[in-house]
Order: sequence, then structure tokens, then C-alpha cells
Amino acid sequence: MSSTTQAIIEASKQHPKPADKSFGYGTAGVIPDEGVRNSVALTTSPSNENRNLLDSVVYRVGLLAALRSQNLGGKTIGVMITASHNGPEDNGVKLVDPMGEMLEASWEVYATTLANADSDEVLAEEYTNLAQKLSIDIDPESAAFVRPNVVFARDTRESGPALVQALSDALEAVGANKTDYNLMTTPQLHYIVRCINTEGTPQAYGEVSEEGYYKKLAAAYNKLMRGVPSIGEVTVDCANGVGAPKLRALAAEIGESFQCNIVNDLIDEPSKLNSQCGADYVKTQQRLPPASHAAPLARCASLDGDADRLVYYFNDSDGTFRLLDGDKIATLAASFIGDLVKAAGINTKEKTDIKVGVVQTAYANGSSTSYITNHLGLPVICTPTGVKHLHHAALKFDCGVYFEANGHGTVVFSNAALQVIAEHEAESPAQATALENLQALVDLINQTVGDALSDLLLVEVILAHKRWGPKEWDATYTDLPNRLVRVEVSDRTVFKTTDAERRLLEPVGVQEKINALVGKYKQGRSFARASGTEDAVRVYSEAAERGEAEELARLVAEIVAQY
Ligand code: NG1
Ligand code: ZN
Repeated sequence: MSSTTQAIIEASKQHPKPADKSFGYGTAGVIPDEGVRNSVALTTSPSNENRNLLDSVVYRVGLLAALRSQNLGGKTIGVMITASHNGPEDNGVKLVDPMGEMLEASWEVYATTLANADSDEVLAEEYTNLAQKLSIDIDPESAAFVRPNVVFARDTRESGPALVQALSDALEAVGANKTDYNLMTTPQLHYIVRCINTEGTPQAYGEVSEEGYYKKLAAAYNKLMRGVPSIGEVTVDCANGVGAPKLRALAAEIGESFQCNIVNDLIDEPSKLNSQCGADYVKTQQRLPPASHAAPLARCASLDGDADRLVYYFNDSDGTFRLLDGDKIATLAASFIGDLVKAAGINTKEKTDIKVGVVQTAYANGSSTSYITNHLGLPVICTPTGVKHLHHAALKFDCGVYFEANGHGTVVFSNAALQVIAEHEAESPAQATALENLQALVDLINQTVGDALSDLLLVEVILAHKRWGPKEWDATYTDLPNRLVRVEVSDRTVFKTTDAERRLLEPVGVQEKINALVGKYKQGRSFARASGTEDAVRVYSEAAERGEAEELARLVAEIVAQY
């Protein structure tokens, strides 16, 4: 047995896997097969088996991160410890690939294999097998040994530091170089990973530091706001999470051109994380966080617990709550960018040098899809749920705008588009201004992953340029009434979908029943799919009238519940 495998076994004894648990890599990272909410649940009581549950997963994910780095010639891999929008007692772990993307899909199965190894010895064996399969030399004494490079960060959850220890133990066992970035938002870690791996190349993404992140965004924002009158303060609910101190630092770096009122910033009270506040609360409850008091027509926004989701909302003059979700952010961004490439003279009637497109999931409101196609005249792709699918599809465009309805998304530019934007020659002062704005926009947007802080600045810039309040933005199109229901079933794996999860293949006959129901409703649409993060099937429906959307959801849920 090599010294590395010996070290893996020794350290693994500190992070044992509970015997009766199994794991899979879901829409949000490694999760137990019975699906404990998003990512992996963890309670803070040391005696609770859930603690060991996540402890072993993080330890093993640390081993995998090192292998991933070695497999890519020593490129830096990121590990983020967070359970995003979920409760404070949950936690989870995700890997970040070298360009700041999510872990390549083919590696998800390796994560599952290591997470499920039944003993410390079997884990070491699986690790060795995997290294062999990937032709990785794991002996630090060997000439062919590539030292792994791994960086990591965590959100504000109480369980974070203990999990960082598990991760650290794994990295030490395999002789990896490691850097602990402590508290960060998920997108900040993605930014850091990309900066490290592109440093000194023509694709350099920015300074490798949290400070560098603020400077890059602040400079881009201030460039875009030059000569543009302020539209006043935005109130930002930070979900009592890591986004609060980070937004404060960003706002300080920007200076007076960005006025924000930060609420729900109690990060020293861990139980308050995502509780009665945050993007998920606002989106699912369709109401203001109780602690927020929004004046009529005042812009409000909410982040989630790791600041990768953003939704906007406001109270109308008559007091009704209006949500501006990921679909509204996507349409706003796509229309602004579409106009800019035209104003810069890059796209004209004769040529489309930068093809702009939008990527959504089946949960996008039908009205948003029609608006993009019919009003903005842009192509739309629908993908399965999970940002990795959206991100991948967005790369098919020169400029791909992707958002989930829940507010997770960003804009990605192809290398060809970046080159056009950098080299295009403006033929008038107006074109020159548009081009400069486009160039600044590329820096303002965190292209690695959906980033609530970057998206917040993006929306603020667009609204200021358009001189729009939330009501004008909301008026671009009217959402169809919709309903999302969670249905508990005995075995969610029997639900198999096709067509970007919009139709069921199995159980056989169910789709036909759904179709028959949908046909009875004006502008009716409904689909059912197994959740990737919870042990349930989700049913979504929309229709022309609220009552009809509700009824359709109820009836489809009744069909699903029979399985
Ligand atoms: P699942 O549980 O697979 O529906 C949920 C969200 C996704 C995504 C993931 C990961 C809905 C309907 N689903 O996935 O959009 O955010 O969690 O966090 O919002
Ligand atoms: Zn999140």
C-alpha cells in the first residue's frame, strides 16, 4: 500500500461514512439518494448522524477535487461549501472547474463512487482505481506526480468550519496545495478559480483576490453609469447570509453612484439564514420578506444564502406585490444587450456579427418566452432544470443570456464575440458610446456562473439607462398565472421525461392524461418532473386565469400522486 492510500485511510477514519446511506450527484451537487432537500442536510449536533453524513461526503469530494486538478495538469479546482437557499441546518458541497464552470458532467459519477465507498479501505481502493483509470500518478515521491491545486470557501452556516476541516484533511492526505478563502459568495469563488487559471494569459479574467472582484465590478459599473442620472436607492434583502458583508464591500468600492439599502444582514445569527427572507422565500411565497417595508413603487431585491440567485419585486401603488423574477431579468438583459450591439453598429440589417439568444427551462413563464420570440425577435432554447444545462446551451450563442425563473443566471459571451467587441471600429460618437458600454458590460457580468451581486449591478445599470422604475420594467409583459406544486410519491425515479423535461415518457400513459387536461384550459400548459434535490415530483401549470392555473395544477398533481 502506498503512503498516499495509507494517509487517505487514516484521515478517512476521522470522517467515516454512515453505513446505511447512499448518495447521488443531483442538480445541486452530491446528495443522499433519499434526497435531503437541496445538497446534503446537516444538523449542528455532533451526535446526529447527519453530521457524519456530510462530513464523509466533503472529505471524499476533497479527494476528488485533487484528482480533478491532477487530471488537468495541476489546474486549480474550487470547492464551495454551501447549501444555497436552503435552511441554516443544511449544508452541501460543490466543485468548480478551472474556467469557473460547474464540474464536468462525466465526473459526477466519480463523485458518487467515492461518496458511496462503504469503508475507509474501499474508499482508498476506489481512489486508486480511479487514479489508474485516469492515468494519474498519486505518489508524491514519483517524478510524474502533479501536485494538485485546490481553493475553497464557505458561506455563513455554522457547520461550515467543521466541513472545511474535512476538506482540508483530504487535501493534506494527498499532498495538495490548498488555499482557504474563508467566507465568500459562491460566484466569488468561481471568479477566483477562473482568475487563477487564466492569470498571465490573453484570457486573464481579473486580479486573483476578493478585492480584485470588487474593483473589476465597480470599475465596470462606474463606466456604464458615466453621465447617467441616478435612479435612487435599491433595497437589498441579503437573506441574512454571506451576500450582506460582500455587497457592503462592493458598494463601498463603487462609491456614491450606487445607492443601496441593505436589509437582512444578520450573519451572526445563523438560525436566521434564508428564514422568512431571501430570493427563494420571495419567489415561492410571492410576497415581501416580513422584515421589509417597501414604499409603493420602491425597487427591492433579494439574494439567496450564497448570493447566486437574485429576484426583484415591488409593491404597486395599490399595494399589490409584483415579482420581477429570473425571466424578467433575462428579458431585460437580452433586450438591453440586443439594442447595444445594434447601436454599436456590430449587428445591422445586413449582418448579425453577434448572435444574441436566451436560454430558459420549462419553468419559465410562457409569457416571457413569447415576449423574447415575438417582441425581442431573439431565439430561445429550453433545457432541463439545473444551471449546468442552461450554461452549456448558452455557449451555443455568441451572447447567451440564461436564467432560471428562480433568479439564478448570467450572460456568457463567446470568444468570437469578445473579439468583435474588443476590435470593432465605431463610425460615429453614438456608436462609440454604445461600444464602450458593451465593453464595460462584459466586465460587469460574472460570466463564470449566475452571480446575484453582478446581476444586481446589471439590472441597476439597465434600469438607469432606460430611466425605468420597476413598474415600467414589469409592464414589458404580463406573467401568465401559474402554480408550482410539490407532490410526494412512493418512488420519484419512475417519472422519466423527454423534451427538456416538458413531457413524461414514463409511467406510460400519464402524459396522455396530462395532455387531455391541458387541452381544456385557455393558454394551458403543465408538466411534471422528478425533483433533482428533493424526494418529490414537481408539477407546474399555467393558464390564462389564476383559478384555472390552480385547478390545472391540482388535477395534474392528483394524477401524479397515484404513483
Ligand atoms: P429541483 O429540485 O431539481 O427542481 C431546484 C430548482 C432548480 C435549481 C435546483 C438547484 C425549481 C423548480 N427547481 O431543482 O431551479 O435551482 O433546485 O438548486 O426551482
Ligand atoms: Zn444559491
